[in-house]
Amino acid sequence: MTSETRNSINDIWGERTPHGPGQEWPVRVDERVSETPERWVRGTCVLCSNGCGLDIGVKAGKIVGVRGLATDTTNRGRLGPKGLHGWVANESPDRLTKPLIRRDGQLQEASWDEAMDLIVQKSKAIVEKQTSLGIGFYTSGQLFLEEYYTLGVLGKAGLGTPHMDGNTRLCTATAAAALKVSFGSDGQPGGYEDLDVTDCVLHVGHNIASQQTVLWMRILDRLAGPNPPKVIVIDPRRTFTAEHATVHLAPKVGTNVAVMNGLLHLIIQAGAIDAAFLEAHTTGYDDLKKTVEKYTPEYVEQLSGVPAAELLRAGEILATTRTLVSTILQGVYQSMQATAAAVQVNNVHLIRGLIGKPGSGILQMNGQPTAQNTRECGADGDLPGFRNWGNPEHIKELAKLWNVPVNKIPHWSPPTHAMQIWRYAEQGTIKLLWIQATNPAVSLPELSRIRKILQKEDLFVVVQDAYLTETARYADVVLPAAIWAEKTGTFTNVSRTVHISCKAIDPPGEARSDLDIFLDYAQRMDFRDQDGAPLIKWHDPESAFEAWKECTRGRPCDYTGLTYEKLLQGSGIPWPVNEQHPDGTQRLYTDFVFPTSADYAETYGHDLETGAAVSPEEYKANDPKGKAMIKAAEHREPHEVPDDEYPLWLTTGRQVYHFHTRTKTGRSKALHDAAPDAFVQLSAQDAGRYGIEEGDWVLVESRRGLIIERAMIGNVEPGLVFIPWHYGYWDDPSRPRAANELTITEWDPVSKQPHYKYAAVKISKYDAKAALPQPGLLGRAVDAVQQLISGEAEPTGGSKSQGPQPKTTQRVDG
Ligand SMILES: Nc1nc2c(c(=O)[nH]1)N[C@H]1C(S)=C(S)[C@@H](COP(=O)(O)OP(=O)(O)OC[C@H]3O[C@@H](n4cnc5c(=O)[nH]c(N)nc54)[C@H](O)[C@@H]3O)O[C@H]1N2
Ligand SMILES: Nc1nc2c(c(=O)[nH]1)N[C@H]1C(S)=C(S)[C@@H](COP(=O)(O)OP(=O)(O)OC[C@H]3O[C@@H](n4cnc5c(=O)[nH]c(N)nc54)[C@H](O)[C@@H]3O)O[C@H]1N2
Ligand code: SF4
Ligand SMILES: [Mo]
Repeated sequence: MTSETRNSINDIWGERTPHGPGQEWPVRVDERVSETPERWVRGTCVLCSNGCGLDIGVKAGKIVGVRGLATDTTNRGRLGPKGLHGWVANESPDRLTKPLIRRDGQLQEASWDEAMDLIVQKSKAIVEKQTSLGIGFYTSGQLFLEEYYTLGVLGKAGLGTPHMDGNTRLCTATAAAALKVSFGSDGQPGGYEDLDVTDCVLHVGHNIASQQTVLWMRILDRLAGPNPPKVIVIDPRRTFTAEHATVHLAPKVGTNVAVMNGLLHLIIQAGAIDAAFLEAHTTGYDDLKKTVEKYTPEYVEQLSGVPAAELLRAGEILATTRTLVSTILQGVYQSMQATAAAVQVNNVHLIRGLIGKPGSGILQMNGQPTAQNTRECGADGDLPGFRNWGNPEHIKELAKLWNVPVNKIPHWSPPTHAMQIWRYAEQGTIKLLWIQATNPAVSLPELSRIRKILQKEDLFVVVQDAYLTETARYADVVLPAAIWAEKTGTFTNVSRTVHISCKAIDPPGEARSDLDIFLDYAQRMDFRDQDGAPLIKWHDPESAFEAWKECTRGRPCDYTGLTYEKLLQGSGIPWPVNEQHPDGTQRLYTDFVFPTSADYAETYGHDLETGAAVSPEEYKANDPKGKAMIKAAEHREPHEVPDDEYPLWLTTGRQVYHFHTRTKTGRSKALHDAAPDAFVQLSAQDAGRYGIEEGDWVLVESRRGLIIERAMIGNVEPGLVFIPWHYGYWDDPSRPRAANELTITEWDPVSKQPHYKYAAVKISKYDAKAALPQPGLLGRAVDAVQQLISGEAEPTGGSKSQGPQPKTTQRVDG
């Protein structure tokens, strides 16, 4: 007897609860249960970066539903389609319940002792022979803070390997980089509350309506209330978000810097700069002014295809609005000149002085629920507590805290970024790659290459996941993980708000929490501090949290005033939380002092175009001492552009009903049925040109691979095709369909985030009986795909009638 307060599949955002500027966002509690719960346990949704508070309904040791937390400032009771439906994946019968070890080529069940001893034996042998540089960790944006911190410490102070990063490199490395470039440190200047009062919202490369549905409800409610904000959307597709725009700019992919420079130029030309603010609180304005001078609306139109008149309309709004909230996401971070473009959005706020004030803030967005914590805790290419690897004093602080010699902590060069970790694995210098909570065999670019790396004889692959993913199928050891609702931990959303999510049920079989796995590894490796005591001095989530608090003392992400008890009191709390701010901090930089001083900053910065690091001496010579830094950039053309052979642009992205590689959402029948398969979205003009009709099979080829998808026509610029990248092979190996077969191995020079948002492709109508032109591109993992290539099978994936039909509830961007 399923009962739900609303049907979030048909009505994604639910009923409006309008609110005017300054009024508190009204409560609306969304709930969906399959049975009446016996008890409710405090949780937080992990299916995007919004961090919606909820209660988990439990009956007879099983999850039977969720309801939004009315008192949580993040969502005031609301939940979106993934939040209301995703939990059923916990109960899926195909969860991993025992460790697996590859024996005679097959993954076979093993005991925890066998699996962990094997990993420890391999680790020790590698350290012995080639030092800890032979070991790499590729983690996630989906573990908990306590887990990342433990991983960070065991990797950095136990093993001492610089090769630690996560899928956050694919996700929000650019958010961190852009915040560091402009403000000296990671940490979003604004908060969600700014949306409640703002006069204008700017979404750049961010389809917020689909990707943070509850945050979009907050904006929709403002749009339905008195004095609604203006909305500017910059996205090449007419997305759900763009449908509500006051002005929608649809640039060619990869031209964000040109468009942003054009907008900066218009603001300056209108005389709308805040000269007093610029003088008192920033450096670098003159250079920006000079750089953007030539980006006239006509020039920007040439570069980006955005009509001059449209750019003028957007420029006028940005020059006159009294307050502004900007959100930036993958259309910037995964596109050409990612950091340079994201920084230009910061510059709009800086030149207008629209920062650190109610209604004005920047949300360099996160995507994954816990990506902020991977960055904070140093489980990626950062040091814990936003410390600067180039600053010897910062390394000393960590060495003292962990009681290890300074030189144990790798800091002789920047931490290795994920794309480089994979390169080292490919070259053979990394011998053990430990992958947690991420599915690179579907999510990394150029999948044929990734499959080859994972299959290398001299690479020992450990995969820690809840399901036998496409990646786990290549592992030498698979560790079954407990997931959300089966373990306790904390994490931080885009608004810097820390939430707790509690254990509500036991994990299936022998599955263990990632924290317990890391603690077990540290113990078996016998990592010690310099006095011979165990390096890791905590034993459960709460004691790990307490240890982490000490690591943040005095840093921008100060957690010292938080406790589990405080987090259980009804709402998440935004950091910094300390003696000075016991109830947290809604908005950073209200005093216009930025964390840029040389002794405090998280980085000495980079050249925006080349990525070259600024030396400590150079930085200190021009110490910004608390001023924000304005950095300019010229437009550069993307690295791969359409040509005669591959005449179309490809861009990839998401749909509202699925999360990533669908390991959770694909196991919810309701979400699966709402978006059952991949498709290729193309304009009516291109469809006509290639003789393709709605629902036809289309062969899409790039220089790196090929896939076959059903055609979906409309809502995209001519010359561009869009493919959702959610669909891999675990539930349908019948045809090559993962978008990342096509994408390129290129990354941003500053943030090192890969460029998923553009590639050159060709398309043709696909006759299921025809032989494929480039056999052998797909890996062994997908036997059935091989059969398809050899002509033994036909692609399935739904008949034409149940294929990707444009319904009101599932549209191409949905
Ligand atoms: N439903 C759902 N929600 C999610 C997720 C999910 O998988 N499903 N994942 C979460 C995660 S981890 C992330 S990172 C976020 C991602 O959230 P978004 O960034 O909003 O999602 P995407 O669809 O990847 O990309 C956003 C838009 O960028 C546009 N775009 C492509 N190229 C360009 C360009 O060159 N310039 C500009 N201006 N725009 C461009 C695309 O048309 C697309 O609409 O979503 C989070 N929320
Ligand atoms: N073409 C293209 N590719 C992209 C993108 C794009 O826009 N276009 N976006 C990129 C972005 S922004 C992102 S974030 C990545 C995401 O890419 P992935 O990280 O590969 O995607 P997920 O499917 O979320 O994989 C997470 C895995 O963690 C497992 N898991 C969940 N919870 C836990 C847990 O608590 N413990 C453990 N051990 N495992 C757990 C899940 O079962 C799942 O297998 O993809 C990137 N790839
Ligand atoms: S907006 Fe994000 S965090 Fe909130 S319910 Fe939806 S998926 Fe979960
Ligand atoms: Mo992401």
